[in-house]
Amino acid sequence: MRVPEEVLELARTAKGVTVLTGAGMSAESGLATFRDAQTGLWAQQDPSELATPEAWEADPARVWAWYRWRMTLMTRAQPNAGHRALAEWSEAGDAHLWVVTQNVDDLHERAGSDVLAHLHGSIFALRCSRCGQDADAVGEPLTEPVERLDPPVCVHCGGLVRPGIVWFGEALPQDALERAEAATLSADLVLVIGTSGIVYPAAGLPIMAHHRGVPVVEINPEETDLSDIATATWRVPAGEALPALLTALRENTA
Ligand code: BJW
Ligand code: ZN
Repeated sequence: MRVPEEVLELARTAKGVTVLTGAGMSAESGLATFRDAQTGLWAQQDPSELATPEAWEADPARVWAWYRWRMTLMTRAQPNAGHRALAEWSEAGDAHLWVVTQNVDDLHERAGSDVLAHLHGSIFALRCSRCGQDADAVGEPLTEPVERLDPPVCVHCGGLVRPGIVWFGEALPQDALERAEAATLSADLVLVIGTSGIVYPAAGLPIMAHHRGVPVVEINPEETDLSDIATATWRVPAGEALPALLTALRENTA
């Protein structure tokens, strides 16, 4: 696959690259994106209505069943060629890469990247919804999706255990957001991969870069809310674009 000249030139000359990834990054690992039509048990449910404190308050067993099943799918999934190319670029290239992800899976890490910031937390970092302490009781493994499943109970206070992710209306982890902002300000290229760019404050990071004159490259098969501010857009899946970019960078320096 040919890398657009402008993308290659920006990547080749950048010394610091902030990479902002979203659900599309893990699509080729078989994980549904957030705004894909949901299938199966949750087909009738808008995911943005399940990922809220209100949904949890109203029916924790329904929300826990959804997350417990997604934990299973994320555990089974493997990093794809895009995750691996980012990790290799980071290891081998001249540029420093800061990976900032909105994803709650651990596929970047399993591909070998150090993730600077998990803006929306991690599905595996469980904590008590009442006292806030970390929890490791994940409960019975789920081998198929179920409609409802009682969440585990906190050993300290008896509260319900919830996934360590950020729901709508909840604040992002302050330290992660600060690291992501600092990396965005230090970068001379921001690469936006596989995100619809509609959820804030994450979507504000490339916008901030753009306002400061930092080039933004979007890798996404579809147009997004961030396409207008992108210096260059590359309409291909991440799992094809990133290995091609890595190969082209290597050829360039050979
Ligand atoms: C490919 C591909 C391939 C497919 N290759 N690409 C109005 C204006 C501004 C803000 C707000 C507002 N009203 C409300 C807000 C705030 C709200 C918000 O942004 N709402 C918008 C929807 C309007 N934000 C919040 O509430 C945040 N908190 C906050 O603001 O706190 C304030 C506060 C301060 C102090 C105290 C208290 C509060 C929190 C946001 C949390 C988001 N959480 C979720 C769930 C996480 C857990 C879970 O996974 O269940 O995070 S929602 C969901 O969206 C998830 C994602 O990380 C996030 C972003 O989605 P993403 O990654 O972009 O996925 P998709 O599916 O949308 O897009 C996939 C893309 O991939 C598509 O473009 C495809 O084309 C592409 N793709 N295959 C490359 N192979
Ligand atoms: Zn507790």
